[in-house]
Amino acid sequence: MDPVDVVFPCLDEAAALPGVLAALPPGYRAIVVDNGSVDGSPEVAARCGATVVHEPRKGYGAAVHTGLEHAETDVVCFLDADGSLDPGELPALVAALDRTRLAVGRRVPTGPGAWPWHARAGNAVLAALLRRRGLAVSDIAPARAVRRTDLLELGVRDRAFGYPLELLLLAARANWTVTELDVAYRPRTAGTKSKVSGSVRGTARAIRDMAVVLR
Ligand SMILES: Nc1nc2c(ncn2[C@@H]2O[C@H](COP(=O)(O)OP(=O)(O)OP(=O)(O)O)[C@@H](O)[C@H]2O)c(=O)[nH]1
Ligand SMILES: [Mg+2]
Repeated sequence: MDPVDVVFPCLDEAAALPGVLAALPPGYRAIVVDNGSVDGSPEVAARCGATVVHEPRKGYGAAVHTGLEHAETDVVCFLDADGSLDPGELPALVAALDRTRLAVGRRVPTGPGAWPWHARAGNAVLAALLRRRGLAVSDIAPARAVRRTDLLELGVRDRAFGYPLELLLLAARANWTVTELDVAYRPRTAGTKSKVSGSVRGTARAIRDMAVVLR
């Protein structure tokens, strides 16, 4: 099997990284993109064998894009580094690429607490907007597999928290086939802090960034 680079945007995920990186299947190589963590995340990632890249601009999109620029494999995956998603599910997304242009996870919460109501509600509204634009998705997921050159050509420009939504919008516009596969969504690893949608404020910021993309 060809190796697959996996981009992990990372802001203070030192507690979660060892478990996340240990769960990578053989042939899957981690690129941890650090955004000024103050908890030693880059050192932990390096100790666990990951390639560590530093991105000074804050934001999910900045981190993900820089990771993509450092990736070298034909297929690249993207996953959160907080322990909420299982790297063991990536091969199923990669396998789908023989019949689809973009494979994304559809988060299925494993229990209460995995997915706060405000994040879920915001997500559902945005997914409905995407469906109106002809893209049959039910999640704006942080788990995806795609060919590296395809994603570079798509030219996602958002560098903040609108990135996942802009990616899907551009994929729809380019008439890509997009396939959603169920992935388990667990509570983030204990001891790590939510940066995006774990708080009402974080959700509001994510929705604001996504609204910019929709304009
Ligand atoms: N590099 C980088 N990574 C970030 C930034 N903000 C969040 N992340 C990472 O992006 C991923 C998603 O962030 P989370 O805080 O888990 O967001 P969320 O999943 O919406 O919120 P939770 O439900 O609390 O997990 C995690 O791996 C974070 O470490 C950032 O500004 N820069
Ligand atoms: Mg999370």
